[in-house]
Amino acid sequence: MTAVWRDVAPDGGLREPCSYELELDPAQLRDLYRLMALGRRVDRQAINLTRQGALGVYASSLGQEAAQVGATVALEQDDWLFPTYRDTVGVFARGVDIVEILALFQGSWHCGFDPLRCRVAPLTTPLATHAPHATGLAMAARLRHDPIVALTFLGDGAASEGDSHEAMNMAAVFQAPVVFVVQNNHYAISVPIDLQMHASSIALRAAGYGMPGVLVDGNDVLSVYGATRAAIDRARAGGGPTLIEAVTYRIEPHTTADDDTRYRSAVEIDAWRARDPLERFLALLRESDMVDDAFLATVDAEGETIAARMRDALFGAPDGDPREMFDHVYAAKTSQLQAQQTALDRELSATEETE
Ligand SMILES: Cc1ncc(C[n+]2csc(CCOP(=O)(O)OP(=O)(O)O)c2C)c(N)n1
Ligand SMILES: [Mg+2]
Repeated sequence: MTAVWRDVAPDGGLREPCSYELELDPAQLRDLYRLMALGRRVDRQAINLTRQGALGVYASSLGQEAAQVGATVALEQDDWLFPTYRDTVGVFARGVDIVEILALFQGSWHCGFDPLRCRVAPLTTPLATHAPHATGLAMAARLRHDPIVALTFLGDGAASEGDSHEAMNMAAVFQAPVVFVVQNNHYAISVPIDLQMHASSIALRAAGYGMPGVLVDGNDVLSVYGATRAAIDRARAGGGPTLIEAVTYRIEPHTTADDDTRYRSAVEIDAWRARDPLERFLALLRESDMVDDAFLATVDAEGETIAARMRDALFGAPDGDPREMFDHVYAAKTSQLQAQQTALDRELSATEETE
């Protein structure tokens, strides 16, 4: 099986595409498919549960499964993942319990899972604030001679934030073992990529930081896996950070609260549906006789079991107390927070009285 990507030359141009043979056995290839297919099922279930009121909002990974799964499975057990709100499927593929991941979308102040145990930082909603955290963790690992690597996902929009620049520059200066995977899904909510950057590729920025840069088809799981694996191996061997741009597309609206008909056409979405990463990988596995109907039925059944567990757990979850949201912002509450909490208390008591 082959991975294909384009490297950024040190002087800033893109090299011709290169092919790399992957050392993945049939069981590993099937597992890649399984994780993508299960990821798609849990993603659909999360959308359904949001419509039914069990989640407050949800940011879908549909169409981005190859980018998220391909990158995540390239990590070793002790490595760290720094995800965004978009990366539910990536975090799921890392092995974190899906119900725990969804705490963010239930509106909990708690991230839902134990970051230290899972080696996954909380899914962050403030854009790119987790990128300097990934660089910092990687710098610390280097100082301690701890052979771990940090991988951080960023969106194309997040890559335009100052925090991304600071994280990448620091990582290059200190040769920190961190891999930046930018999922260029063409939109930052309603803002298309050409309205937020003038260059032809995000990967090209790597030359400016003095780190390797890679442009990869983000809908090709093998290429994403191969490019990420190479970057992780280099980082672990002391070769410093890499910037990977995985070009993909967000098929669903930005979140369940977004109306994407206001800023993009059905024709555009359909063109990307035709490049569906899951169907494409399945076609490749079928061609090489690596999967059969029995295997696909097992994956479907596993997906249904997980989806049922999500439904039971989320509908069975106790309602959160909205008063708690003020409790964990600062060690000592500011006067503004105190005033807001008092106002909310008054409002809630009034509602309770009328019920
Ligand atoms: C610092 C910051 N500014 C603005 C926002 C509001 N916001 C939420 S998502 C988003 C778009 C992000 O786009 P991108 O990074 O491409 O990620 P995608 O949603 O496409 O995965 C914006 C502007 C935010 N969450 N954080
Ligand atoms: Mg985006």
